Amino acid sequence: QLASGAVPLLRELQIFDQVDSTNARVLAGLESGIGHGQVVLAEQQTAGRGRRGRTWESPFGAGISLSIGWQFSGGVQLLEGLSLAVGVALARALAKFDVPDVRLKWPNDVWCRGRKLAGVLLELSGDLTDRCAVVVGIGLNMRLPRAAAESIGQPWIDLAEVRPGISRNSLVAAMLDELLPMLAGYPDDGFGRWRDEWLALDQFAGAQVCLQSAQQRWCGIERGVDGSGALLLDVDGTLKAFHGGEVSLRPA
Ligand code: BT5
Repeated sequence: QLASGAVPLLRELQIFDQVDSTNARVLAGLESGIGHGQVVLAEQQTAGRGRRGRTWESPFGAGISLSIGWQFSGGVQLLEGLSLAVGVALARALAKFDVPDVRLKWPNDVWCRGRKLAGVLLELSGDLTDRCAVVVGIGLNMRLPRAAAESIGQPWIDLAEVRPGISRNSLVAAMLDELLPMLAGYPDDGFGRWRDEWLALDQFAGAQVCLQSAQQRWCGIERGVDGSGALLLDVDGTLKAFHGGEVSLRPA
C-alpha cells in the first residue's frame, strides 16, 4: 500500500529506436500475461495507430510515442471515462512546463491553440468481465517534420511552435508522474474525480458541433460530459448522451 499521494514506480521501461507501434508492443506483453506497469517509448513508429484504423504520424524524433500497460482486477465497465482522465493527466503534465492554451477535445485529443497536439488511444485485452488490461497509448508532437505533417488531414501543432526547449525526458517523467497514480486509483475513483477538471479544459463547451457515427450524424450544442464521461449534446432542446466508441466529434 503506497502512502497517499505517492507515485507508483513503473515496472519496466523499454525504449526503442523504431517499432511498428508502441501500443502493439505493450498489448503483446499483456496478452502473454506480463506487462502490468510496462512502459514502452519509441523514437519512431512505422505503423503508429489512431482509433478505428487511422494512422498516427510519428517519424523519427517527432515527439513522444508512449504506451503503458495496466491490469485491473474488475470488469471493463470500471474504465468508462478513462481516456478523458488520461487527457486531464496530460494537461496537468503540460501545465508543469507552462504550455499555454491547452484544451481537451472529447474523447481523446489534447489541443493547443485550436489544433491537435496529442492523441490518446486505449486498447483493451483480457476477458473484460472479471479482469481487464488496458494499453494507454499517447502520441505527442514536439517537432513534427513538415513532410510527415502533410499527410495529417486536420490542423495540428507541435511544442516547438508553442513552447520550444522543453526536455523530452522531463516531459515523459512528468507524464508518468500524472498517469501512474491516476491508473492506480482509477478503479476506486472513477471518472467522477476528473470530471470538473475535464470540463474546465473542454475545447468545445457551448459550441455548435456534430457527432458522426458510421450511419448517422447529430448536430447540436456541446454541453460537456456526464459522470461516466459520455458527451452531452443538446439537440433541439433534448440532451443526448454519447459514448466514445460510437462517434467522432467535429466542429459544426
Ligand atoms: C488518436 O487517434 O489521436 C490516437 C493517437 C495515439 C497515438 C499513440 S503513439 C503511441 C501509441 N502507439 C500507437 O500506435 N498509437 C499510440 P484518432 O483520434 O483516431 O486520430 C487520428 C487522426 O489524427 C489522424 O487521422 C490524423 O488526422 C491525425 N493525426 C495523425 N498524426 C498526427 C500527429 N502527429 N499530430 C496531430 N494529428 C495527427
